[in-house]
Amino acid sequence: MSQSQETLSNLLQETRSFPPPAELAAAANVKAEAYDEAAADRLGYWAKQAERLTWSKHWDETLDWSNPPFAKWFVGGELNAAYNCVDRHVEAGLGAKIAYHWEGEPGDTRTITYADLQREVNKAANALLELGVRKGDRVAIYLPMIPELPISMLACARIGATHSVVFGGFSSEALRTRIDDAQAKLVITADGGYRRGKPSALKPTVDEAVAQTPTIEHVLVVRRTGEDVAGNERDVWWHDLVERQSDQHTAEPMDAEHPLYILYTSGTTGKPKGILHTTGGYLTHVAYTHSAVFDLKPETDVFWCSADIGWVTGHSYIVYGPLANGATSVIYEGTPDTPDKGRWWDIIQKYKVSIFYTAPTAIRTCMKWGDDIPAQYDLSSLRVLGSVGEPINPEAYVWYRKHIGGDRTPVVDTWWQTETGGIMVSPLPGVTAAKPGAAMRPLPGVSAEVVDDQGEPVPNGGGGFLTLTEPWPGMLRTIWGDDERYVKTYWSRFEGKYFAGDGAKKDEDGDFWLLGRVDDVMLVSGHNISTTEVESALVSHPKVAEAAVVGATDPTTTQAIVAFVIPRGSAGEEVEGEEFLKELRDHVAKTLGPIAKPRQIMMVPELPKTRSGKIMRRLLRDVAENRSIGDVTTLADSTVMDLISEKLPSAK
Ligand code: 6R9
Repeated sequence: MSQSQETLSNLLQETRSFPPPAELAAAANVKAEAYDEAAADRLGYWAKQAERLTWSKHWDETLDWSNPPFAKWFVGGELNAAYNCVDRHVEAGLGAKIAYHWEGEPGDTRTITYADLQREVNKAANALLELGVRKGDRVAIYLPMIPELPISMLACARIGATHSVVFGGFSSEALRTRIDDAQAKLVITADGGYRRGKPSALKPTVDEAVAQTPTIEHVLVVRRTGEDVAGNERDVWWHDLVERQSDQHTAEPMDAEHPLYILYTSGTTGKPKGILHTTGGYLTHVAYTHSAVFDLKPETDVFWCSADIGWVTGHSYIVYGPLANGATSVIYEGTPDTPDKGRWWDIIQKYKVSIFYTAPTAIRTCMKWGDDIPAQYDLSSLRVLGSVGEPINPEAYVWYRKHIGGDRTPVVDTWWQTETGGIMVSPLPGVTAAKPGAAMRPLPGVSAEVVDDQGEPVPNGGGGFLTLTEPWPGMLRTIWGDDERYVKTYWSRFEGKYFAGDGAKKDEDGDFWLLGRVDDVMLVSGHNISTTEVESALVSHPKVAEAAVVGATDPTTTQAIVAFVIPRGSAGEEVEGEEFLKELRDHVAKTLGPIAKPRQIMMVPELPKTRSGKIMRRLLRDVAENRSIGDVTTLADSTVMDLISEKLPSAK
């Protein structure tokens, strides 16, 4: 039986659940009635959410879906994203309110009010105009996590230029292909940024990329580290050009469907996809979800999303969502262990962060470092915690809630993608009794279904594929320059439904559990088994910090489960030896059933991860099947695979 003909086996039984704190529930931004309201009139519900924004011209039609899968939201409406994120708050008398507490890795700080942000964005917008950038042009942004990054994005939005932010850790080749695909006219970069206590150069990478790109006219360079940079005719210093500009600029209204940004996702194969987001629908979606999912109270909350702005999580929940809502946020430039492993908790204590949003990989790393580190800080300001990027293992969820959230805060596990623009499936912190490891329900306004191979909804207790069954405002509009690939990748697997590429199950209550990418699902003796569930079982062992599981070809069972495990910091030498491996295998069998027992477990010091923290199982499959290791260019740390290979007698 082929892998796709069977839906996922449903193994993990998790019975814990955490109801919302009474006080939070009573004052929650979104209450249980919202589900009914949105179900009764979905488009009306979204139209109501769009009223959060300030429109220069009201829309005529909420959704035009006459040419699916090409959606138009808020047809005929006009607005400016930068005006909505900045100016309107200043006009409402909130100019002195802090938009960003920025913290540089070396410890330097900047406090940026909404009035400061308005002046900076206006100056940058005038500078872009002086460089000849016009509405409809594309601008590549390759910056570290410094204030000029959101300022540049907003300056583009202000004049109607479409930005394409490229993560600062990407190579010159990755930058070049992205510049070429979008035909960008300008690159905004910096001499470098700080990472792990040292300046890390960016400009040489840009010089290398730009030498081969025909479309770039100028390179605008921010001075951050002060290190020498090679001069080039095309280069313009930010402090020369931007500083002398007028801080006045009138934002021009854009059509609701004007392209706001392109963000490239690499996917598993082929050339990167330029995911296109437009203005009105995207901004509606991120403003709504940022308010609903985190219960944001803009007057009192301090919000911190630890993602890099180079990823969609940073676009939606550091820049556009929080600013559209007039929130106060933290931006941190560096790594969590510089100068020491308490840096994040120090930042939460210092700025009295009340809402914190991070990724499971970071949570598991903190678990590995030990409970005593966060225990040294005052984290009592926290009231809501969020997770995004991968399925969160129940044990990591419970650790996060207990050691960071003081057993007090709800944890919202938010499922979404670059393509969805904003959060789609998540608990609501004032409504949902959340189960550790479950993304729970589609948000009010979102229509999602777990379907079987034929596209039919699975009953409660069943597993299959996550699909989105109705268009939503933050949805991607296309793949930049490739409508056909857009249709083929997302809308062809199941008729009329968006295929997310993720496996999922519905439990007996109908709540959703995400089970990893469909490409990673294992076929063991006729059962489709999720890597996520086996990983979660391993992580639930007290001596395990992290685990990655793959299916390796096996002559008797089609595929066999091979696990790679990182022990917890405190576990010490007990984790060596056959006895411990047997204990772990038995633990999995006891938790999930004998079918899920790994054939082989290997203790490793690290796991291969992408730069946004997702485990690259493809490379581990190469190890498990004794193949030479494939393309490692998207690894955060390319030496990890050597570390793993060294540890393994079988993998040469
Ligand atoms: C926002 C973001 C998207 C993929 C997605 C899924 C995984 C994200 C998740 C999750 C389980 C969650 N993913 N959030 N899986 N539970 N809460 O990460 O966007 O980088 O495009 O990745 O990430 O596999 O399909 P992106």
